[in-house]
Amino acid sequence: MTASLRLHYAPDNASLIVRLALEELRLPYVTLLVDRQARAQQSPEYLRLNPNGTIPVLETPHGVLFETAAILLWLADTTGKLAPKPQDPLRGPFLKWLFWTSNTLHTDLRSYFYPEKFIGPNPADQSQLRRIYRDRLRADLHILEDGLQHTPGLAGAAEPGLLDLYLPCLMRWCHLYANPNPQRVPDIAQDPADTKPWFDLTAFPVLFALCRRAESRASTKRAQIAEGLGPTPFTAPILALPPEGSAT
Ligand SMILES: N[C@@H](CCC(=O)N[C@@H](CS)C(=O)NCC(=O)O)C(=O)O
Repeated sequence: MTASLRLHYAPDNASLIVRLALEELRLPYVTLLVDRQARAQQSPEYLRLNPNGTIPVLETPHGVLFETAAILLWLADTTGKLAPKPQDPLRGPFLKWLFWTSNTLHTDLRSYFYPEKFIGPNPADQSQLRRIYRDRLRADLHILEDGLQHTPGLAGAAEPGLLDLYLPCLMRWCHLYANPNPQRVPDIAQDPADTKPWFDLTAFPVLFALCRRAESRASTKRAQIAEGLGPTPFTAPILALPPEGSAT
């Protein structure tokens, strides 16, 4: 089944999380670039795969899958790796934090990155929404740090699990978009809601250690090359300089 995995991706998009899982599992797969500059995620061909117009999509022998967490869980279930087994006492906490990561943290990041999708074109409205989601994200990060601290073995172990792949990417994007470089991300950098950086990974020791460990993995190194993520993609990220395509 594995030879027929086709990952629709854009560099440094949520598809990166799926790429990390595929690399960690050493599964053969092919990548198909979604050209974000051409808004290819809204093309009729792509919408036939994912009517939501979001990246990633993974084509599998069990059908076309979208939603990052669903794809991750499908990969874990079909390979028996990267997640506690159903009878493992960590399975419940793992599911809780995986769903929370997807439904809360990732979703709040999405609202912060793309306020125009949720509140329309008015800059003042967008700024207000960003402020709301920035405060939510701050709270999310403390909830996550605390949750990981009180659930030993869930993430950060020598053998990575799905959360070890998912969370570093979200930390990367918090850093890049909370600490914007005005030359590269002008829309956020000029937003009065974001005149000061608000994210500092070193304030979250468990998450920092998780990101540092992720940077030492071979799967990360391969993704760094494929998507131009730079030398320290999770602890001190810079905007991607991908060999093909673009992040936005
Ligand atoms: N709920 C989706 C969210 C994925 C997502 O936010 N993808 C972004 C890229 S990181 C995207 O498709 N952005 C383009 C768009 O919304 O038009 C998932 O978990 O897969």
